[in-house]
Amino acid sequence: MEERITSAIVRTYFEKLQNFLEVDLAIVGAGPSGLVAATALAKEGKKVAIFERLLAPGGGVWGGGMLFNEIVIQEEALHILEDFNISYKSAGDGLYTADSVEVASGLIFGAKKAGVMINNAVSVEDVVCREGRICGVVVNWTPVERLGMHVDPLVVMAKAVLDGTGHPGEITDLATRKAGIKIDTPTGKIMGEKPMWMELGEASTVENTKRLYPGLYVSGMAANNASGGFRMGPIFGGMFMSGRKVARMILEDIDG
Ligand code: 48F
Repeated sequence: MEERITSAIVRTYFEKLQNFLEVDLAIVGAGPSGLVAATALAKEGKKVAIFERLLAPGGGVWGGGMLFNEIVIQEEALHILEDFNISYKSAGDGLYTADSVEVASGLIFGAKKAGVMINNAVSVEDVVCREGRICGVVVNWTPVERLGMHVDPLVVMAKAVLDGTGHPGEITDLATRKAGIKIDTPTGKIMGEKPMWMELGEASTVENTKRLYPGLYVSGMAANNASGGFRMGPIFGGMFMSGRKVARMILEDIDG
């Protein structure tokens, strides 16, 4: 029995992995913007892999506002929740609330069912940049990263890489620092996130969602970090709309 269980896991895991070593889109970070983008691209038949540092995908959704496990969504983004079959309640004035556990698990389940490979407990530690294009991610197990073990990573090649790493914008930071690329921001560099301003933050999240460099796209709070947008706390419509917007842009670029 024991060896059959081990064998079943090893066989199915490596079949799954083998199929995702070259992908259309590699997403770094399974937060709300990354999960929405992944699902939209996978529904278009694209091969999408997400790499999430933590054991649980979902990013900043789980904790609601200050661990009160409800989030707020504005009316214009409700259709995205509906597409994931996630329920919500009216809070008046065009605002709605949803249970953050239902939102996180609903987005993860939706992405999986659309065919996305979610690699949890895997960190992206570098990018591949060749001939003026970001074309892959360098990955390692999070425990290896955390323990500082001297273990070489592996590489997944991708037609497009999405930085969905939230506030730190880690992939854009890596790409600008290590590959020395100039990105599509007013300064050509990372401009840094501005302080809390909910209304402007929601709008700037969508506005700043873009292609920063050939092969490199940015969504969610990483987009605000790159282009100097405001933070906004536990209102999430902008994150969902950012995911949808970047998916449309990537699809157009991949399909030419
Ligand atoms: O921060 P996060 O939820 O991304 P987001 O889509 O959404 C932001 C909101 O949650 C919230 C907000 C809403 O108003 O402001 O902050 O921008 O999720 C980012 C995910 O990326 C993972 C990280 O663990 C988190 O789950 N991550 C960050 N760096 C890496 C990474 C990395 N180098 N490799 C893998 N995963």
